[in-house]
Amino acid sequence: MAGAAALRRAARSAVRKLANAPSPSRTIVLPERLLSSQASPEHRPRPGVSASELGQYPPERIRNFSIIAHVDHGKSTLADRLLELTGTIQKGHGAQYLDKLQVEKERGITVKAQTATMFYKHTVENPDSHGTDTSSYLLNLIDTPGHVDFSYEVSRSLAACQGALLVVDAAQGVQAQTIANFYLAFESNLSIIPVINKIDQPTADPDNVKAQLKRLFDIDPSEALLTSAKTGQGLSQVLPAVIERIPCPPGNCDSPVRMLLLDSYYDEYKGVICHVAIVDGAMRKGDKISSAATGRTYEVFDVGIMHPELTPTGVLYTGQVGYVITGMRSTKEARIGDTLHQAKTIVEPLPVI
Ligand SMILES: Nc1nc2c(ncn2[C@@H]2O[C@H](COP(=O)(O)OP(=O)(O)OP(=O)(O)O)[C@@H](O)[C@H]2O)c(=O)[nH]1
Ligand SMILES: [Mg+2]
Repeated sequence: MAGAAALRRAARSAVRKLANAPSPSRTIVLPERLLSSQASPEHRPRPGVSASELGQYPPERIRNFSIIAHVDHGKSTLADRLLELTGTIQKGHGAQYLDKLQVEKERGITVKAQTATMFYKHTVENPDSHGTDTSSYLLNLIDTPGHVDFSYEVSRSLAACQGALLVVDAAQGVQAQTIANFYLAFESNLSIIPVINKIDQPTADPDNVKAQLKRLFDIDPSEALLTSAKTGQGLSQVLPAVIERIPCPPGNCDSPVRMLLLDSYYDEYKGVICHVAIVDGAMRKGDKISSAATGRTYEVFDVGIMHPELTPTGVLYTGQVGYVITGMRSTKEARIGDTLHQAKTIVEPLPVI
C-alpha cells in the first residue's frame, strides 16, 4: 500500500521531473489552419446570463474541477455527457463538443484545455423535515488533453480547480498519463474523484482497476464511480460527487479583485480573449485592471462565462471562472499565470503556475 508520505514524495519527484523535462507543449507548433475553430451553429454565442443571476452563486455554491486521464480514456465524451445532463448543450451534436479546434476534430484528440460553466440543481435529503432540499450550483468543468505532449495544459488547468475527476478506462486500466496526472493533482492538493469509465466494454474489468488505484494511489475502492460515457450508465452519480467531495473555491469576496490568467487566444473580431479564474473580489465591465507581470493597465470591455461559448454576464464574482476582453493587442501581453488585479492597488501576486 502506498502510504500518504510515500505518495507525497513520489508526487513531488514526478512533478519535479515534469517541470524539468523539456515541455513539448511549448515547442510544438501546429499549423494556423489546424488551430482555427469553426463556429458551427451550436458553437455560436447564446443569450447572456444576467449579473444578478450570477450573483446568486457565492463560493459555497461553486465547484471548479478538471477532467484528467491518459489519452483516449473518455474525458471529452464524459464532459459532453455532463454538459448534456445539465442542459448546457443539446443531445446528439455528434463528435466531442469541447474538441473545438480543427486539429482536434481531424485527429479525434484533445490538444487544448477547454472550460465550460454549467448550472446544476442538487437535491439532498433533509432529515429534519423528512423531505428534500434543492440548491443550485455553478460548476466549472475543464476538459484537458491526455497526450503527454500537452501536459502543460493539464498543470495550468489544475491551478483553477479544487478537484479533479481522474478517469480510467475500465479495460486499459492505469496508464502512464494516469499516473503523471494523478501526481500533478495530488501535489496541487486537489480532491480526486476516481471515475472508472467505459464499463460497457466486453473486456472491462473495474475490480482490477479499483485494485490498481488502491495499490498505486491508496484510493479507497469504494470511492470509485463506475460509468459509461457511451451508454450513460452511472453518470447521474458524477455531479453529486463533485458537489459533495470537492471543496468550494477559497477567496475573499470583499477584497479588491485578483485573478489568475489561465489562457488566452486571439479572435479576429474581438481581439485577445483571456480565460481567468477570479480568486478574490469581483470584476465588472468598465473596471480598470492591471497586469502584475507587465504593469500595463487595461479597461474591461466585456466579461462573461463559457456557457459553453462566450456568454456575457457583465461581471465575474469570487471563485468563478470565465473570460475577459480588454484592449490587449496581442496574446504576448497575456502571460499565462499572470495575476490581473484592480488598477492602482498593490496586491500580492498569485503563486506561479
Ligand atoms: N465503449 C466506450 N467508448 C467510449 C466511452 N467513452 C468514450 N469512448 C470512446 O473512446 C474514444 C476516446 O474518447 P475521448 O472522449 O475523445 O477521449 P479523451 O480522453 O478525451 O481523449 P484525449 O483528450 O485525446 O486524451 C472515443 O472513440 C469515444 O467514443 C465509453 O464509456 N464506452
Ligand atoms: Mg479529449
